[in-house]
Amino acid sequence: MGVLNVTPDSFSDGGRYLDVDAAVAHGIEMYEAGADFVDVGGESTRPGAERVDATVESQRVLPVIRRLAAAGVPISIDTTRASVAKAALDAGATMVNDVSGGLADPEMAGLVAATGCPWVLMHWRGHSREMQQLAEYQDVVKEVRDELSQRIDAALAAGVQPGQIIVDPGLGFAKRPEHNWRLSAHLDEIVALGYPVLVGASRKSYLGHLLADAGGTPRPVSEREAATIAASLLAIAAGAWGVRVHDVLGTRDALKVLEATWNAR
Ligand code: PMM
Repeated sequence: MGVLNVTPDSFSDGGRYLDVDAAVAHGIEMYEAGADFVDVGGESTRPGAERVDATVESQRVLPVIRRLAAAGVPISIDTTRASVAKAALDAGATMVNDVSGGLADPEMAGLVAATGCPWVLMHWRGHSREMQQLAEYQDVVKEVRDELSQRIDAALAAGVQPGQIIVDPGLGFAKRPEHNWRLSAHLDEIVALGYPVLVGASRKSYLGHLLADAGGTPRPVSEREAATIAASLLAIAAGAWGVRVHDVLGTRDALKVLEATWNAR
């Protein structure tokens, strides 16, 4: 899944794709590089980010989705709002990527049940403004798995079919670096939930901290690609169904190495 943030303030690509032509060109480029989905988002989920209203969010994403859909690009809509998801699906998106796992908007489950589209339920504890205070765990793997299970149960109770559900441990969302590493190390326990697992490690700050220089300054976002590819490859090797990344071509190359190795077993 290739990341396309149509926002001024996302931590990695913020401001680069606010222009519709630039966003569409980048979406097509990621599709041609091998993305199975281009994930279009209009609200930054960067820690500390303030919310934008639904009208602004829709105005950012809809023109891009319409043009990408017309070009035959499979699209997921990265939103926590049912109204934005509905408009995006009407405009040609075919999957909902909800970083709140249905918690932010009580209407989302009903919309997904009615449309029958795939729905990514990500582990989430609160909006970006407050999420770093919510990063408290006794056993992060167990708590993330249990909280995802509750989201799955709520989705099924609302009439969503099991085959529509994809889960995501939500790296970086109400998680400190040690929590992200434990989740990465025990991804098999999330896979054991029995649903396809999506993992988004791409360029996140825990990788920047890992690669900090001798003075402790984190590695800049633009120089975290090799670490991202390693994290994505490890996730797939641990049983993930998909990875959400900024550099589709590099990730595809790495996955081809994995595939060729597996095929030669
Ligand atoms: N991360 C971000 C945004 N959306 N969606 C899913 N399913 N999983 C993620 O890990 C995820 C996401 C934040 O990263 P960005 O600002 O680079 O988009």
